[in-house]
Amino acid sequence: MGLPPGQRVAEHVPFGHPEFAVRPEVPDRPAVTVTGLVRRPTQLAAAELAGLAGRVELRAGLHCVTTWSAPDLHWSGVPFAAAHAFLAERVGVRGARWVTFGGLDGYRATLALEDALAPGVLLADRLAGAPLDRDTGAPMRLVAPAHYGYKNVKHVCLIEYRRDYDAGSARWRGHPRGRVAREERSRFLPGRMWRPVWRALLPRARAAYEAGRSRG
Ligand SMILES: Nc1nc2c(c(=O)[nH]1)N[C@H]1C(S)=C(S)[C@@H](COP(=O)(O)O)O[C@H]1N2
Ligand SMILES: [Mo]
Repeated sequence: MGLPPGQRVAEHVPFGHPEFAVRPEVPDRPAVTVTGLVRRPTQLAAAELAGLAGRVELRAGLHCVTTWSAPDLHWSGVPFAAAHAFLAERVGVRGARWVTFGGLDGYRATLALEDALAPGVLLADRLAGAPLDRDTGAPMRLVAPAHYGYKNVKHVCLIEYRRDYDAGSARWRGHPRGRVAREERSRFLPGRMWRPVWRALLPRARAAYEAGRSRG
């Protein structure tokens, strides 16, 4: 399997910005709040989304903007397009062009709605045949393999439909679309110019994340 431009294979271990290096408590009955450009803001059980018809299995890579990739992960879950079709009925989505996903750790990332609805974007609740847990992103995580890891929100508890892009936790570092094939690592400077920067920072980023998690 060819790797996207500027990426190198790495072991798949929990990763993220050190600010979010917590292992959140996952409630027994996790809920997802659906809000923003909707007629009826709603809270529903994560299990209700995970139980929708049309579950799929997906083998895909996870590509972090810091240049590491886990090339072949095996996910299962519900296509976001199916969840969105259900939600469009249930909460009355109107006029949205972007969708923000939020996690139990407070992390947030926004995708173009068009990108989130593409085939191969899942709300996944299983990895390598096992249910997600506190380490891997329970109760469910967004899997959008065509987009950098920072768009793949773990521990999803919020879906917010929006008219405008919101940079969320990546702040100025991110890119509105974050497409891996186009190397949209950041909205500033061409993506390939970030490769050496991220490669240099990666060991410290990993260590800081590890240190944060071992505290919680
Ligand atoms: N809730 C939450 N989701 C998150 C993050 C995070 O810190 N919190 N980090 C993102 C980043 S930058 C990456 S690369 C991937 C890492 O996924 P992993 O922990 O399975 O390696 O999760 C993404 N989703
Ligand atoms: Mo990342």
